[in-house]
Parts: sequence; structure tokens; C-alpha cells
Amino acid sequence: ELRHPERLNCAAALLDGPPDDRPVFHTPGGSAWTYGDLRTRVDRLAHLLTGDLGIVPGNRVLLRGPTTPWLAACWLAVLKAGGIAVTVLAQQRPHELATMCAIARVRHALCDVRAVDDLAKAGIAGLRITTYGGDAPDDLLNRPTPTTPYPAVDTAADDVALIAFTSGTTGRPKGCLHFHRDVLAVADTFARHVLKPRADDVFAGSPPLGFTFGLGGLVVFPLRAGASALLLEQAGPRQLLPAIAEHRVSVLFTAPTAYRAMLAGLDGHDLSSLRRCVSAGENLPAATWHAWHERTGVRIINGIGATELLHIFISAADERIRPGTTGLPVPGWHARVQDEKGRPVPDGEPGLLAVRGPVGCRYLADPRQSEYVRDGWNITGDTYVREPDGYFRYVARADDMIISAGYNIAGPEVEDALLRHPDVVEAAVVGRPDEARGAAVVAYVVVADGAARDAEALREFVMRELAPYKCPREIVFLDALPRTATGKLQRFRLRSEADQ
Ligand code: 3SK
Repeated sequence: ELRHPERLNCAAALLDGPPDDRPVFHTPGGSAWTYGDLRTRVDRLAHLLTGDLGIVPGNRVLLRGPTTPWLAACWLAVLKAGGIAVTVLAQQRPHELATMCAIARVRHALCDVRAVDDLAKAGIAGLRITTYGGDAPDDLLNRPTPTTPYPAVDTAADDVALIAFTSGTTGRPKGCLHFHRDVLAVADTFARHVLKPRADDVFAGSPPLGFTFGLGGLVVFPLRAGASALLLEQAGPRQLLPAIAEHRVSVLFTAPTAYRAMLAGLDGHDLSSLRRCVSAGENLPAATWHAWHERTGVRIINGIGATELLHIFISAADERIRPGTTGLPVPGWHARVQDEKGRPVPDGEPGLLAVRGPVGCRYLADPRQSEYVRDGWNITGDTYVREPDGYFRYVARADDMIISAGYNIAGPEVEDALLRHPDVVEAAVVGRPDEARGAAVVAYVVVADGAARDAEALREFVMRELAPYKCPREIVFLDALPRTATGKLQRFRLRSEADQ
């Protein structure tokens, strides 16, 4: 069981420890920040927040900007000063920002000067926006500040530290409250037992800091291990590949789509520094796992996480990794598969994934809380199978099962089969209403540059891999699949297109 002190400021805890001269953040072309630099800068920011900006403990502070050391420093300073960091994505548009600020009742924003236009356009009444990274004399980083250490506010372990928004793949955003102890809990469960980081590790990855997948992988886990992170403003597969070699990245966080895109452009890149590769955000097909292993020798650590639960709660380390499954409950977490009424479902049969552990879902003023948390279990909305030896295997999002001619078809299983075809880069499978069958299986496919868009050949390929009733009735070729700002597939968009 995890034990944290009753009084805990997670930012102070994360900053404590490593020697001043150890690097903490690298940027392309820039010189590294050391732990000493970070501590000094966080303290200066915290003085400014509580001095000039008048922020007091408990105030909610929106943070918006590309992934930079200054964004990470602002996040730490808000928490160290007892504030609540409200993290959003740089891609979110004015109306989304206005909704999130209204839900979280945000009064202060710290915004990278390059991302301020959309926030200003949102016209949020009573919001005081302070920019950083610009030339103006009142820019946060250009103000005179005390250089004395800032004593961390004595927060309780269960004071709120963070409001992280999830919109899932559709719907009105939900703000998830996370405590100071939750931030350390994800580092002391998933990172400690599965990732097993070392102080000489260099972390990097594609998820932004506004997504808890990125916040964990690029700030919380490296700091908790006294390690460093490469922070990239542009972190697509094209930027990641050369950056891994240049900065000797050893721990990589990204999503299955990016692993596939990197595989397509791997030639000539030196990935020998990688020792841990983490995949989450979506199901990792076995085909992608094997292709990456074959080319790099690294066994991808698959995981399922959720903004509601802050980070990854089912995964597996080292030799326990089993391709095609997500893994086992991370030490400290419990998981089971149950039916709609909360009754356990036998091993080998699909049902709803239910988890409990050191972090729980706490939506901010949202009636959907009672759908997510039932009898103390968090119901993630995923359909899973628990195998007899305890491994958890993803089937589909609970609302993504296709029922066709009386058969239950999991879209991801058909997607896996399509992805085994060498020309297929991305695949998404949905049901289209069909008079005769209830639903017909429709596949949306992206093929490699220059490959033929041959629907019949793909259908024949799937037919050889799966029972015929699972084979797509129709295959539609796209240049890219619709995704959310955090990279999750928006099946509802494909479903409505299929419905036209
Ligand atoms: O939403 C997710 O998929 C996720 C995955 C890993 C860690 C955190 C999150 C939110």
C-alpha cells in the first residue's frame, strides 16, 4: 500500500533531491536546464504568482502553451504556491477554452505568448491572462522577482493539485480533480513498478503536458526518478525519430499510431539508446508490437490509462509483457471484468472493465460521476476480457461493439487484421445501420504512400485472417483518420459518415 505524509506538496516533493548540476530538461538546440535552474525558476515564478498576480492557495490557474521547460516550470510553481493547475491543450479552440474555464471557474491564466490569441478570443469574463515567453516588460518572465527560495505552501496530501479535462472522444468536457498525493501515486505505482526508471534516463514523447499521459511521462516520472526529459514543441513521428538519436532518448512515450508512423520511416535513424517504449492512449495491436520489436529490439510496454485516473493502471513490465494484451493490474491497483449490474463476469468472457486503486475519478460538478464510479469501482467504458491467468485483453470501447446478424464483432479485432497487411498504415472499423443485419462492418483505411487503394484485395486478406462475418462489407480509403487533440480516434465521426 502507498503511504504519503498527510501534509504533502507534490511539486516540492518532485523538485527535492537531485543535485543542482544534474540536467532536467533538454530542448532541441537549447542548452539544458539543470535541477538547480529549475528550482530557482520555479521559486521565482511562485513569488510572482503570489506577489504580482495575487494568486492565493486554492486558486485555479489555467496553463496553456506548447511543451516547453517554462510550461513545466509554471505547472510546478502553481502547485508549489498551493494553486490548482488547470491543464488544457494548445490545440483547444476559444469555445472549448471558454467551456473549460466556466466549468473550473478559472480566474487566472498563464499562457505562452504564442498561444494567447485563442484564449483572448474566448472573451472569458473575469479571466486575468498573463503571458510568458514574450518581449513585453509585463511578460511573466521579464518582471523583477525576489531571488530568495520560495517556501512551498503546506498543502494537505488530499488538497486538489490539478484539474485535467477529458472530453473522451465526444461530448461536453469533464474536469477531473486530482490531489497532491495522486500525482506521486502514479509515479510510485506505474513508473516505479513497470517503467523502473533510472536517474540517467532521458524521457521523451509525443503527448503534450495538457494531457495527463504527457504530464506523467515528461514531467512527473522523470522528476520523481531524478532523471531528465527532452521537451519538444513539435513531437510527431518525424521530429521524434531524429531527436531520439540526437539526445540519446532512453524512455519513449507515445501512441500506437506514432509507433506505426515511425516504423514506416525508421531507416537511417539510430534508436539504440531506447530501453523503454510505452504505448497508451489506444489499443496496441499485436502486429504493431511485433513490428517494433523486430526493428528495434525493444519490447513495447502497453498500458491503459485514463484522465479520470491520471495515468496507467494496467500494464506489464519486462518478461511479463504479453503482446496483444494490455497486461496485469499495476501493483497498487485492482481490476476486474463485470456486467452492467456490477456482477463479475467469468474469465474468458467480455465485460466492462472496472478498476480501483490509489487514484479515483472525481468529476468536477458533473452528473456523469455516478456513471463512472459504481460501488467504489471506476468503470472506464472499455470492454475487456480477463484471461484465466489474470492478463487483461482489450476488446473494444464498450459502445464500439458492432452487432451484425446476431454476431458481436469488436472493431479493434478487425482493425488488427487489417493492420497486418503490409500496405495498411491506419484502420478504423465501425458499424453502419443495415436493414438485413442490424449493422454492417465498414472499415476506414489509410494506406502507405504510393500503395494501391485496392478494397477487394484487402477484403480477401481479412477473409484469410478472420471469420467471414467479421470481414468488412465496405472499405473506404482516407488520407487520415479523424482524431481528438490527444490523438484518440473519433469513431463517432466515422459512424455518422457511414450512416450518410
Ligand atoms: O487517456 C489515456 O488514454 C491515457 C493513457 C495513459 C495515461 C494517461 C491517459 C489519460
